[in-house]
Amino acid sequence: MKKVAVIMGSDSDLPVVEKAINTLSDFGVPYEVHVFSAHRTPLEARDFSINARKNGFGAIIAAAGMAAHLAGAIAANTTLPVVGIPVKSNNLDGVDALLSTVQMPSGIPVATVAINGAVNAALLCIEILSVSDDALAAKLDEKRRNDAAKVLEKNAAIEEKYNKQA
Ligand code: RP5
Repeated sequence: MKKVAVIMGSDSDLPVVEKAINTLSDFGVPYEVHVFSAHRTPLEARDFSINARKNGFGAIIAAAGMAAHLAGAIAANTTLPVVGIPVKSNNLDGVDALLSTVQMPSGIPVATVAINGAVNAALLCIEILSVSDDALAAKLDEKRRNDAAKVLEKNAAIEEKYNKQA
């Protein structure tokens, strides 16, 4: 199976990024985790991206806060799918990172998830890998069924509590 690269701009992003790592782990998807910054370590970020396909990666998650150009900088150097996680920081509630990540000019796509949307970033990468992996697709189906069952259970409890007056 291809690996997923999980890259964050700073180790201060780890509390958010950990949710993506845990999700990949739950699905048994192989991954590597790195701290590469588009502005502090641009050469390392570039080298990793240029070599990612030949090093066995199938998708890349890039998480960054503030002027979050990491995902775009990585996408500039690979044609692998790049999923950007805008990380919330103190001053602008993550809207700065959201806009920096989502507003990529035409030709260099970054699939951007919600602010701090690390679980969805991992799920999107798993869905990408599942296109050529039936076992992974089956695990995704199973998770959807389990998630739906939990919601139906909560719905039953709410209906039981509030819909008895008639
Ligand atoms: C970005 O700047 C990082 O992704 C992080 O979200 C933010 C702040 O980094 P630190 O100053 O905490 O290292 O590059």
